[in-house]
Amino acid sequence: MFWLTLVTCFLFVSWGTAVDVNWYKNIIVYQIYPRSFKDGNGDGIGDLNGITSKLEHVADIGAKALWLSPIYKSPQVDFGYDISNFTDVDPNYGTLADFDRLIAKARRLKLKVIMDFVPNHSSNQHPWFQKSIRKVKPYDQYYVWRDAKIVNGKRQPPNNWLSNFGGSAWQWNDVRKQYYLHQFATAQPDLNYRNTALNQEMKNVLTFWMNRGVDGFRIAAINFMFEDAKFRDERRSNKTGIPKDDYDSLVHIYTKDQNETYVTLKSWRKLMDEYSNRTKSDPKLILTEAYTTHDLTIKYYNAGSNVPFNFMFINQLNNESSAMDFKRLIDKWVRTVPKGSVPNWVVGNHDNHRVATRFGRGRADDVILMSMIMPGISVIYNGDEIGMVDRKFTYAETVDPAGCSAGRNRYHLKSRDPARTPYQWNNSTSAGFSTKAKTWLPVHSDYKTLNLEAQRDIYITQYEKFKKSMMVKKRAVVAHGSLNITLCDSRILCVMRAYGRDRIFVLFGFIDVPITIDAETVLPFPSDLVVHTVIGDSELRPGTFVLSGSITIPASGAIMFATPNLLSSNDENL
Ligand SMILES: *[C@@H]1O[C@H](CO)[C@@H](O)[C@H](O)[C@H]1NC(C)=O
Ligand SMILES: *[C@@H]1O[C@H](CO)[C@@H](O)[C@H](O)[C@H]1NC(C)=O
Ligand SMILES: *[C@@H]1O[C@H](CO)[C@@H](O)[C@H](O)[C@H]1NC(C)=O
Ligand SMILES: *[C@@H]1O[C@H](CO)[C@@H](O)[C@H](O)[C@H]1NC(C)=O
Ligand SMILES: *[C@@H]1O[C@H](CO)[C@@H](O)[C@H](O)[C@H]1NC(C)=O
Ligand SMILES: *[C@@H]1O[C@H](CO)[C@@H](O)[C@H](O)[C@H]1NC(C)=O
Ligand SMILES: *[C@@H]1O[C@H](CO)[C@@H](O)[C@H](O)[C@H]1NC(C)=O
Ligand SMILES: *[C@@H]1O[C@H](CO)[C@@H](O)[C@H](O)[C@H]1NC(C)=O
Ligand SMILES: CC(=O)N[C@H]1CO[C@H](CO)[C@@H](O)[C@@H]1O
Repeated sequence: MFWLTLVTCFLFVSWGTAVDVNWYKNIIVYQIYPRSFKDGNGDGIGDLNGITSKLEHVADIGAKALWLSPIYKSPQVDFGYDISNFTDVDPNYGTLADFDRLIAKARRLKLKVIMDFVPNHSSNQHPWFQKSIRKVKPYDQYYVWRDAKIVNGKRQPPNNWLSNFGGSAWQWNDVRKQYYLHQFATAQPDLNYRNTALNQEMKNVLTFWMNRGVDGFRIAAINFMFEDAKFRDERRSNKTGIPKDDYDSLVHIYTKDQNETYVTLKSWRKLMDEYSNRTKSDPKLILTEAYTTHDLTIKYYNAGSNVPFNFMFINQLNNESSAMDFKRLIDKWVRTVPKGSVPNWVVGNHDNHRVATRFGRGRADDVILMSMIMPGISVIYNGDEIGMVDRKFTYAETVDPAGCSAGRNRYHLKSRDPARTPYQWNNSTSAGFSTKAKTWLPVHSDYKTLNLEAQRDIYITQYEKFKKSMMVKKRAVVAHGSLNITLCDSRILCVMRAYGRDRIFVLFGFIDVPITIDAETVLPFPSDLVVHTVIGDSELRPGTFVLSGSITIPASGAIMFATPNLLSSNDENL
């Protein structure tokens, strides 16, 4: 009895104080798009209480952290990316007390919570902007204001910069008699990071959320934070077939990727490190979003980002890429990550077509599997685990400002609505997302068959395969093992991970018909590997040895072999 007490006591003490500095190095981060995850109050819009009620699902998919897209107070012109109060929750999503309950439940489930942080602008409804218009100090300098250029007696914007949503990036304000900069919607004036008071203000925002228990931040479009201090015109790109005022018609050398961005990020890293040191808590995670070059992305590691998003699966690879394309890009990423940092693999997000739409269903599962067996962090967008696909929208149904402002003929190229439809929980009203039949975006019509409930406990479903590959992600062989990527032939990518006696060996087929190969020529011998997971139609059953003879890789599919100790307990039921 005495000893038992002692042991319990010791465990308690070490739990309370141990800081895990490596907690994020080999995990799944699960992105939740709050408007579309789960509606807790029946108004057709997802909310915090809805998310809290479904946190068990986040734990079930094996994620260590959930990242919430913005829940800040916002007029919702850009669905939460236009913030009118950085330290409050939007009534659509609930209250700060609801947020606290979400954090408390996440703690119980040992989940970390990451907030979106949207630094490039505020809403024009924000009190700071309202005061800035009236030149109230210190707010007068919180935004980027410039005088008009007068050409032939007519008022013109200060330079040729364009908004991401099309048209000039400058908007005239008749009260202040100046233009303000908005790299996104007119209702989203850019914040001025060259102003010290504004800088401190944003640090206070980070501290506010850390005090509420947040474990890190995903910093949105960080490379838009600064613009050229001299406000020089950008030159025209040579792309053809693009309207003159479309964002893509300029080369963005003065409005993106400015050096000061990295300096500001470093100051945030320092703030967060001081915070976790002082409170003896696990280090805070910083994830940064920048659609930019490889080198400028890698540079964010040195400025303090743990996860400079690697978008290769989104913007460099697609369903027509070859095995060699995958090998080249993956090798390059792994090779260029600085020592002590880890790679990351973004499978999908709320700004792009769903992975199952970009790659087709089979190959999407290959991509998810790849993200799991690679070292580092796998970033999964809600719904990818069950294979949700884009829904087609008419122009009239479109609500995303990026789509609406592109107009009737081009909205489908820009709108992000197709990837943002409600999560498909089951086959009842609104896919179990809401009790209301009319939801803020329509539910995809395939929900009757494609939903989480229908995929539970049937081992051939996307979800069960996802869970099996997730279990491998948690193993030491994936966290610490060596990595060897080869082309077994021009159509087959072979990935080997090895750690001690543990082995994972995956054959990915890059052709839309089955490929039959001789086991002895591809499997590493002597082999003690068994079939672990199969993507695509196959006779192969998990747990079987394949030592010789032929192996057939399903069309656009994959076979993962592993040492038998890596089979999850689930396999015993098969
Ligand atoms: C933001 O909201 C909080 C909580 O409701 C409030 O205390 C604070 O004054 C607001 N901040 C601004 C700048 O309006
Ligand atoms: C467009 O510019 C790029 C480099 O900026 C160049 O490689 C390419 O050849 C140009 N294309 C055309 C059609 O001029
Ligand atoms: C930005 O920094 C890089 C090196 O870090 C330097 O080569 C470049 O000239 C700098 N650019 C500007 C505009 O200062
Ligand atoms: C936090 O603590 C670590 C380990 O003690 C130390 O290396 C680091 O310099 C500290 N960082 C800050 C910003 O205080
Ligand atoms: C790839 O996807 C595109 C667009 O979805 C489709 O048109 C094309 O046929 C697909 N190609 C292959 C090889 O699956
Ligand atoms: C469908 O899912 C919702 C949310 O999880 C739940 O409230 C509802 O009871 C489910 N319906 C059925 C028929 O299982
Ligand atoms: C709805 O889902 C349940 C559980 O997955 C299933 O038993 C039932 O047959 C489904 N109903 C319809 C109409 O598809
Ligand atoms: C990677 O695997 C290939 C094929 O099995 C082998 O020839 C090569 O030596 C391996 N490379 C390393 C670094 O282990
Ligand atoms: C850095 C930043 O806040 N970027 C955001 C700028 O605005 C657009 C549109 O609202 C968002 O999509 C970016 O994430």
